[in-house]
Amino acid sequence: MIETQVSRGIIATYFEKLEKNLELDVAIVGGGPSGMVAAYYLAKAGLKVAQFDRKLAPGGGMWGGAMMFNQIIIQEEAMDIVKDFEINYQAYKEGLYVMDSVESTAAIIYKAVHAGATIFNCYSVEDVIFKNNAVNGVVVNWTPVLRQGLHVDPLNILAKIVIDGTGHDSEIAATVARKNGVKLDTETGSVIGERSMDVKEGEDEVVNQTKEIYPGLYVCGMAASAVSGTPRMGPIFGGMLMSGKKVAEEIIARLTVKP
Ligand code: 48F
Repeated sequence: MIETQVSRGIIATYFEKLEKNLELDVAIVGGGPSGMVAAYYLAKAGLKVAQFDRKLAPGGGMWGGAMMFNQIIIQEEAMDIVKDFEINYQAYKEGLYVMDSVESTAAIIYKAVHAGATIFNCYSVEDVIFKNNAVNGVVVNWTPVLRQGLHVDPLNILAKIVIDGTGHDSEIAATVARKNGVKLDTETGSVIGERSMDVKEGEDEVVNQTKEIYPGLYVCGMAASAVSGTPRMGPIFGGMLMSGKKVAEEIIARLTVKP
């Protein structure tokens, strides 16, 4: 009966997909623009990458542009990335370009998945696997379980590298420091917290601060700004895209064996 086949098809292939992703090269926490861009370049390089976002729709803070005016701004330096994602754009002024935020977000999600990244939406990463003083993977649970406060244990997913792309709260970096009493590679050894708006400094620093902050744990996007105590930058997204590309390039260099 078609009714049974619809259910069976979904259940069988979903669990096959989940099982294939129990051991990863890279686990990305957060499906915002920086994490999505990282997923695309990592998958394109042949690495096994999965992305976990607690929301139903990944895309983070890019869908709504600014104050729900659904346009974003990107500066010249990031336009090669915009072209990789085949997003339509319009030149504005002084090296700035404008794009439709819905098209941009959808394009980044589509290209990441099409390149081979797997997205698990409605998954919250509540902890990491921590062994031998390194981050070795993520601990996941259904978002509705956590929202309802149900006492249900999570599942574990091993990864050679974990990327914290959780945005302003830098949740994974904060959890690693708090639970394990370790020092992160920041000025204070802990999560400093983002500073108030400064577009130029924020855009420069989000890329500069994209790095490994603890063995096995990288940060990108607003999580990199928050961890390092650098300014927010608002609805200009070039820094997010460049941060995602930078973290991917560093990890590709580390995990890919040159012939
Ligand atoms: O915040 P977010 O869009 O990440 P981003 O790549 O981009 C920041 C910009 O959107 C914007 C900005 C740009 O100028 O300032 O804010 O740094 O997306 C972060 C995603 O992570 C998910 C969350 O649902 C969102 O989609 N997320 C956060 N914590 C968790 C998580 C978690 N513990 N587990 C799973 N997903």
